[in-house]
Amino acid sequence: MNAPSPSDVGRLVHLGIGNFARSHTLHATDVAGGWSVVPFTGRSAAMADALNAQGGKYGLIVRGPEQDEVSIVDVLDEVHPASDIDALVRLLADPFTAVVTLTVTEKGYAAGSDPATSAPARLALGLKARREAGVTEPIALVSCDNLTGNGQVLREAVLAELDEETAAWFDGHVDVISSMVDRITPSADDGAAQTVRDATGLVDAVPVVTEPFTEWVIENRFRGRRPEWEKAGVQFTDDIEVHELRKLRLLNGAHTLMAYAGQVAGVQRVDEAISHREVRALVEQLWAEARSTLPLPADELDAYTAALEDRFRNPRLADNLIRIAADGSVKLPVRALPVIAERGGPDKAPGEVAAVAAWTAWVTDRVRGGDEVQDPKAEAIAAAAVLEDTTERVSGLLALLGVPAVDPLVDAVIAEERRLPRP
Ligand code: CS2
Repeated sequence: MNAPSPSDVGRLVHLGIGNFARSHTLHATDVAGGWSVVPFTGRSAAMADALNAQGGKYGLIVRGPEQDEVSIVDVLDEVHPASDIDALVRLLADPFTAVVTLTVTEKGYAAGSDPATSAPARLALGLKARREAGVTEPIALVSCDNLTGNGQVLREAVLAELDEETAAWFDGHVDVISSMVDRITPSADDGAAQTVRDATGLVDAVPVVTEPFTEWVIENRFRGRRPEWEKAGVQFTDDIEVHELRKLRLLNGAHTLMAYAGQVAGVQRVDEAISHREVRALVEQLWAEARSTLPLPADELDAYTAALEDRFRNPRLADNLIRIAADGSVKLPVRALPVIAERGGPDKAPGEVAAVAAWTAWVTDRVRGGDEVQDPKAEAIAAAAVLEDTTERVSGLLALLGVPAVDPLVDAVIAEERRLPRP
């Protein structure tokens, strides 16, 4: 088979259309041009209704430190709710569909076997139909979520749901590809719809606000067709891991630390957290530790963290810490725990320990104050957070991150909780 050229057109199916996909991967696919894009929502179907009502178009507000740039993204065909499994199966069985991108968040990869609630299980149904239809064109599944080796994680999640015949067919027909995605995309503020309307005339119920920075690095392993994402500045690489680790440990790690330590210290937004003297000192500490685990030259890391600091300080982005605080039980094991382990234990990684301690302190405050904790393990978090005995409470919470009760991290977190800045 001749490798088709990347400029061949095709259809891209996207799973999990939220704000991030619309500011980043789908926007890049629009810039690349020529492809048909059929998105599916996450659990809530509301985004499908809203986007279909406005012909799939939406306003993109790129919010720099001084001004906004507003454009209309018009790349989407009909948007389907995730529950429309028949449509997904039909699309995957069609040879014109060559790429599936996913933004289903960290928890989406451990969602189990029920196609109603699990994207990997739905993909398994679609791939079975593709095999049964006799499609020989390769299809690529591209993970765009914040996990190390996200392609590998996706591959295992899908393979776990496949019947034997489709599992045997899989490697010959499916490329599962890792990618590193980066563009900070807060929840849109109340004025965003008016901003889009003033600038473009579009009446938009679901505008997207994002930052100027954007980065997408994709593993260079497509056997089939794909959009010409190079036109949108996307980089292709043979070594994705270093890109993933740099972003997860420096950007997302600092985000997670600020989300919890910032709120415990009494601030609500990322720009406030990075300007808070003690929270910022913790971020510096975490960066020093995370950097030591990354095989990259110091000047490159200096430039990266300097740029991150500017991005975090963007006073107009209004990124709320509560957005980033969601799903801590699946984020900390990716962002903080591996650095603690690679450094040789909690006493060698006080900044990372602070991120974990800020989470235990924050969930405890929330639960005891009667506030919701958004997390796939919310019930177990609530049960542990109310325990009176500190050691029981902290070890109960850390158990939810996979940390054993006898681990030195338990005592380190208890000590660090007491040192966290408070209002
Ligand atoms: C954030 C990310 O929600 C989170 O945990 O850290 O959404 C972050 O804004 C993006 O990964 C930036 O690319």
